[in-house]
Amino acid sequence: MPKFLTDSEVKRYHDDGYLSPIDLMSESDAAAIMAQLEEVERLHSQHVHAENRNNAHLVLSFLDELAFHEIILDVVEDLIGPDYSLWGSVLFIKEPGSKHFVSWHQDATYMGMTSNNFVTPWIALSPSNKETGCMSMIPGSHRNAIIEHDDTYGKDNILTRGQVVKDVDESQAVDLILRPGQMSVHHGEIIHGSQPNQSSQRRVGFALQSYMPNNIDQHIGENMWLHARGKKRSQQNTTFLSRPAESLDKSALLQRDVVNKNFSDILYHGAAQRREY
Ligand SMILES: O=C(O)CCC(=O)C(=O)O
Repeated sequence: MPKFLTDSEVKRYHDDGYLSPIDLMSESDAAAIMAQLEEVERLHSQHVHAENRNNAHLVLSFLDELAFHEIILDVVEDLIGPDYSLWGSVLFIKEPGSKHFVSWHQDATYMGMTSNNFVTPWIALSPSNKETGCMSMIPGSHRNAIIEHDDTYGKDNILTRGQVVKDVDESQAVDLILRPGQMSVHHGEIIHGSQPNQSSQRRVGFALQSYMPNNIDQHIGENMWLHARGKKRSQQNTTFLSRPAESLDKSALLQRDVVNKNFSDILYHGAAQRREY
């Protein structure tokens, strides 16, 4: 029996490649996390922007706690089984009125994994809707394996390479509307993207990208994992990451630098350019 989802929700995830919305916390709890994030942006913006939008859970206690939120861990267990680790996280922030967008893509394309059967919870810390530029999914597209992507390096495209899958039938797209404190989950191979933020408020999403069962290995780059639940991965060729003792702790910052260098080597493997994020 699933721990948090219903049997039909589990089936829907496997059929469609995503599930949304899932109630994770109250709006006021989400606002409290957002306030902590905005405080870090005000005082230490270098630790959460550009390349450091990646893996902020390794240096900020309130995002680390989110990565270990009981509901998230139960949902992930329902979808990929009891033994798994977290590979990374990304803060996807679109400022009010910014042109930033995310082209149609499949996450697993450049993650260098031996299997793509993994799951990403995406947590809304502000309203995520058509106006603010929510994610849209192409249901069932996770069943077609990886499709060729073109690397465009588009200026306003917030994906590393501006990678894009061509010929997507946009009439099939489903918008994932989330209030602050709700989340969606999506499969590593689903085609998805998002439009610019046309509103006067920020759109802030925190993607735990991704939780993966222990039988998935990195075949490009180093195996670096944060154990999340159940049995630990095999020790062989694995660096086990530590949770931050406190926010912006020196050893946590040093560890995150190493992880982000590995992240960049993986995501830009074979790329014609490297960007700042
Ligand atoms: O936040 C967005 O608009 C896109 C996020 C995304 O592509 C992802 O989490 O895989």
